[in-house]
Amino acid sequence: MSSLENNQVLEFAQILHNARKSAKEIEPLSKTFGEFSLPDAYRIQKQGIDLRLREGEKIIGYKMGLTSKAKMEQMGLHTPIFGVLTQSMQVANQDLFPLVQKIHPKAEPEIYFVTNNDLQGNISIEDACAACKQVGVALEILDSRYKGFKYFTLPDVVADNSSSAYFVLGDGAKPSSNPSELLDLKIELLENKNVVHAATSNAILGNPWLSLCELVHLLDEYNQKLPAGSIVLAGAATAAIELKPNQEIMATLNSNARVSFRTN
Ligand code: OOG
Ligand code: MG
Repeated sequence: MSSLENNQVLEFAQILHNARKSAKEIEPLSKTFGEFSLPDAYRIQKQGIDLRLREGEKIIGYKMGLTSKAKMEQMGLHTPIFGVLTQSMQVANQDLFPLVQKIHPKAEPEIYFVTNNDLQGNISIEDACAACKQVGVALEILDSRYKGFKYFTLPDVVADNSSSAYFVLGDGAKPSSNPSELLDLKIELLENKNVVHAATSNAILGNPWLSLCELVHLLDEYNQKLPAGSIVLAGAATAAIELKPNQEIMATLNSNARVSFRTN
């Protein structure tokens, strides 16, 4: 597969940017224009983020995706991927999340990290753990720009910033120096106080710290490092649920740490 010309990369990024801003779903890029490679997909993602930065947004972190079997099976794709988070995607804990101007949003429970040091290259679980000042529970609100939130190739979803739309950070604490601390923690997703999905933290690549290691490794493949102070979503431990009016969506970690938002 030959790589895309720069002007095509920009055109694809602009198409996705417009779809997001107008909340109008589009056909997968690979269906309309033919298949493209994963490195090209990350080029399109980067161009799309550059368009947002030009409109005044700031990068504050990254999200990992497809790091659990539940998510891989829900989406029919089996390779971990990343996307970029900007400050305008953050929703305050317990806030109202208006459904207006969204395409087909879904929510899923996540673990988040906040880093303390720059991270680069191949790092160990211990390096990841030592480099974080906070770990906690989050909700990611996905909104694919593609029709029906399905029928895409891995490069399609990567080009679409890995379906990212919004995220909410909840309760967190400084991690201990023991990377096993994040094993066997119960993660639940609740809709109007009823548990709809549950998993343990081990569902995330065996240990959620490995998701941070994988992100740093993937960024390195694209000649980037993870800057100190980054927020990182480790990827959902369970499948996502569709958002509808009048929901209270909550995620809990180990039954006591929580995060939530309401729809209208
Ligand atoms: C892709 C993004 C996956 C996760 O946590 O696994 C993701 C998608 O579901 O459209 O965010
Ligand atoms: Mg996610």
